[in-house]
Amino acid sequence: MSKKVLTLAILHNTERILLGMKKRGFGTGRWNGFGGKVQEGESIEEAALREIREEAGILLTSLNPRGKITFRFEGNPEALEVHIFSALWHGGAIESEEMKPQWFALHEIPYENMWPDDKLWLPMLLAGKNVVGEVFFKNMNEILHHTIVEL
Ligand code: 6OG
Repeated sequence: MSKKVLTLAILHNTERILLGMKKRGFGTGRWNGFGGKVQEGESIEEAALREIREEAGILLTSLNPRGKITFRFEGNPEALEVHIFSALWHGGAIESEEMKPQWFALHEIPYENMWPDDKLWLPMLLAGKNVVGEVFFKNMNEILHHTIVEL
């Protein structure tokens, strides 16, 4: 079974979280953290930093590694291994061709317009826990089963 390695970074502070509305590609129309595919020759953290710069115009120099979630879709042999990072952020963000950034209060996270797995692990992450797990999707909107635990 093949796999694709991706990054996903959650920028937040004690009051708010910065999400991006995905304007094109995988997950279009959903709010998400910033991230994408790891390219040849870069480390996973380098890829995460590059994606934050490209998608939100934010220049960071380091990130907190927060775990890993592997996504599978029924009928698709390629797993998505998504490495989760976080960083404390208070500043602005710049809209890119891929993402329209927006701040949300931590008690107003728009889970209904996010990937359905997010409500399973994002509260844990924001509570300071690292996460590891697997999510098996039937389709883009429906999860068949999952295991997500504190790392
Ligand atoms: P590009 O392929 O557009 O990056 N991603 C997911 N994020 C969540 N919350 N749930 C999922 O469940 C996801 N699958 C992929 C990883 C895709 C971006 O979307 C994330 C990347 O940050 C299936 O370059």
